[in-house]
Amino acid sequence: YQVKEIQTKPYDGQKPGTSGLRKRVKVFQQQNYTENFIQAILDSIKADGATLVIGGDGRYFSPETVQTILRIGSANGVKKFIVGKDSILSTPAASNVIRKYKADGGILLTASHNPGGPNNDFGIKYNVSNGGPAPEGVTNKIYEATKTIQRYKVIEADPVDLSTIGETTYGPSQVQIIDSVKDYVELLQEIFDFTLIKDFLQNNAESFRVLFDGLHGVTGPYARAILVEKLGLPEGAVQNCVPLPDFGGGHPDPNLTYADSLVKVVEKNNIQFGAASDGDGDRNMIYGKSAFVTPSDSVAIIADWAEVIPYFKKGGVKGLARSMPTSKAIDLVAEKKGLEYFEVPTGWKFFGNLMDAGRLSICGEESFGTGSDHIREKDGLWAIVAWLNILAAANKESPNELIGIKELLNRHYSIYGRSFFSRYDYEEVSSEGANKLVALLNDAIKTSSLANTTHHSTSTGQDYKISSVTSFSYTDPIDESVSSNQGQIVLFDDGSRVVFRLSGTGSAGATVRMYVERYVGPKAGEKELSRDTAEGLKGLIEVALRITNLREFLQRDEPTVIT
Ligand code: VG1
Ligand code: CO
Repeated sequence: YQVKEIQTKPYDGQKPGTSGLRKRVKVFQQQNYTENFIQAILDSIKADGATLVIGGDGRYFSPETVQTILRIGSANGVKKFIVGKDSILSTPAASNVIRKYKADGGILLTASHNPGGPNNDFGIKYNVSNGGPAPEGVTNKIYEATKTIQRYKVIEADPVDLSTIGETTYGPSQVQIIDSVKDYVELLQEIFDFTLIKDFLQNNAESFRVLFDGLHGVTGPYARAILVEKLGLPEGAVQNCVPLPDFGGGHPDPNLTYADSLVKVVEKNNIQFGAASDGDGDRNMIYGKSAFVTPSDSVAIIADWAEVIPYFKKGGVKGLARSMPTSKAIDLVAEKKGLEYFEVPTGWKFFGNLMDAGRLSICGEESFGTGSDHIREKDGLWAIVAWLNILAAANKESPNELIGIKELLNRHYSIYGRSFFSRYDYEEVSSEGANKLVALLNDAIKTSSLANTTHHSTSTGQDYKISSVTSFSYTDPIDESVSSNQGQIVLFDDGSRVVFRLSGTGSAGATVRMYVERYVGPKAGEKELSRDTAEGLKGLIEVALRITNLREFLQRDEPTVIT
């Protein structure tokens, strides 16, 4: 083999966002664009002698990129590549493989829930040896390297056959193609009580039916292995479970808008337990007949019931956490149980340090991300099986009634109260408009102009008094690193919050997110607590839109998506 040096020039804008570099496929296909970024990653880590895991959600442009990584990685001294068969590894599976085989890191090819195909998105993300997304120190280094890159190295070798499991020599390196699913299934079997779940599902085969929708993302084979092969559910319990490079033309995002294929069948066939996952398998939605679980409630309920899950029963629950915009439902569980809890910026990388330090076990984000310290990524199927485990245990405790999603939610609200929560996304708006919105809020922070002002909602008749407007800044309790400007928070005197953030994962234009939260205590009564989310938040949303002038700045009457 021979190492060749190829001359190149830097590209602008190769800055990794919330979760890696995400751009249109066409951008990655520009000459040397992908090669530059991969070389920049390798220049920022200790590539010589390293073991790297490679895999992704199988989207369009993945197989080519795996070969590019092999050629450049090998030339940079990578000793061993562990690659998911057919370039497939869900994000949680990749995190597990990095940890299990003690790799030095991994390169994940995914743009998560963004559509795939030649005219849509691709992404490259670097994960470190704990299995989690690279911290900002590393991503900044990668970005700096992209700005000065002059050459990249390649070896000349034939492409590796990615479809055959086994180990081969590749130039100076070894390439091991592994089964994408096996290690992950073993991991979940160690965590959950599969026997309990299986018994429950079999004893209630008619009254408690399950439907999982893979949305043609990467989780299909994982879900079939777990739900059908291990838990004994019928074939009909999974749908859209063949991963496709363009996700069948859909938008593989598990929410009420994009997971419409699930919602429709759940409603039509009266299915008690529906669930879906995103393109790369780290997100989840739990949705049963007329019972939607907000991700903020989901993580709170998992935390509340943790002791029925063998993994937590054995290891205990060390601490809880959520991302800043996520509702405070989990805080209430932590307080009641006397557990330490944390509020971190958006993006899973911030949870990793706390987990590595043994201070965090269960955490979540409002963006349909839930997980624990079993790996260092959020984990869609983990959350889904956690719910099945909890429901199976709850039904064992109360054998005379069937406890479904709705019953579990109502029980939770009657103890802890309910945080009504919704997120409005304004996708691909003009950067100029988004900047004006940010500037208005920054000005309100600087001058305190909004503090102590009261705003009337004409639709509900309620008055909302603002107590403060602040910008969220986080100091990592473990390494003391500071991340500032992580979103602006408008806090009201009844504890309600409206948070504004710019997305760090979009591939074109700017995306503004508005998060709205209003808490109602357990004594408010069943009628108040079981209200429709949109109705419970109506007045607050009206006020938030008005005081920020959002519609005018963004030139949008309605958000692109409401979750
Ligand atoms: C979004 C979500 C965030 C999540 C991130 C990655 O980021 O809001 O909570 O961690 O996507 O999710 P942003 O910056 O666009 O708001 V995924 O499933 O890409 O890995
Ligand atoms: Co994802």
